[in-house]
Amino acid sequence: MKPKVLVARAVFPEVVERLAQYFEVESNPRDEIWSPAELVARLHDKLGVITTASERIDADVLAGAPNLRAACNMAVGYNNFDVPAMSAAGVMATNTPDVLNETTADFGWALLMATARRITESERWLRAGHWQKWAYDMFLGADIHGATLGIIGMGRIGQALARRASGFDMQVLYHNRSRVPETIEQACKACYVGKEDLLRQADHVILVLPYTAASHHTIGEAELALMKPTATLVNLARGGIVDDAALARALRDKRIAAAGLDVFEGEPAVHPGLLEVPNVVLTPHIASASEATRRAMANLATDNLIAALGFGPNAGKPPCLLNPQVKQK
Ligand code: 8YV
Repeated sequence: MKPKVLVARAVFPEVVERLAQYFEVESNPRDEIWSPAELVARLHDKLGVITTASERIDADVLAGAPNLRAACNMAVGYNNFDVPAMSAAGVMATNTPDVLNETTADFGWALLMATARRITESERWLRAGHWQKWAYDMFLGADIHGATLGIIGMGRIGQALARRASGFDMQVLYHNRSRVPETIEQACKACYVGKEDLLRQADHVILVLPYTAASHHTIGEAELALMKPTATLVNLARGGIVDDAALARALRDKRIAAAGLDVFEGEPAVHPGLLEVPNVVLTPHIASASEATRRAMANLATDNLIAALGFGPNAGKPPCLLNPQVKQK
């Protein structure tokens, strides 16, 4: 009898086919959103699960999943996992780093440019039939080239963003929990500064740090007050890193010029204040959504699950194990 695994959300059919070579697979082709109780009911007899950032694996879920040995996130961020609880329960945790770095950095750039140059705002205006004549001051925005970019979170995606800034002759400042090695700073032409200095000096601020209790509301009322009134803010990281209510107020009062947001507190709900202001570009958590990268993420999550449950070329050694200290069941 093959071991049973769950694929919690709809995914490329090839992933389910690959898993079916080793496992009896329960998948979710209609992409229903299960409550935690429904997820637990399905996990009860499963040894492994592929999750997305929307499914929480915590002590309560683990208590109802006695056979679970591996949860493999199809995301680099894993704030939906309580990793200490998983380790205590003997459950391997994996994510999908690296394969999405460049695609996510491309998208960060797209969001920054759309925000600073008011692309979606002007398109909405045009589509609404307002364009009767050209005017010298239509949709004046902020330049990207030659400006100062502030990156908060200098991991692999932050570095990929910084490298792109060279082509725009930007000065790059970064802030991170710890300073990155000098070789990386040189390759990225990026200068380490404190968070407050970065917020005061940057023309454009991009957030790409992981969400943890410590990074909750990294940008709130006080931080927004430090930013230039002409500045733009881009959140590519996770909802909760920005206080969305405070941001909506700052945008409404034009205390900063504009924001580009791919992630939201409590998504898919969006703070109503953000929906009311014109100077924000809103996208539905799609920074990694190129065809090739989403396939690569799905396949890496699959490699992790196959290996975690003792099959394939990496049997017992999933390539992206987050909790190597776990005592395997
Ligand atoms: C995922 C992401 O696609 O990787 C991450 O952390 O935020 C996205 O790339 C999304 O979270 C679904 O799991």
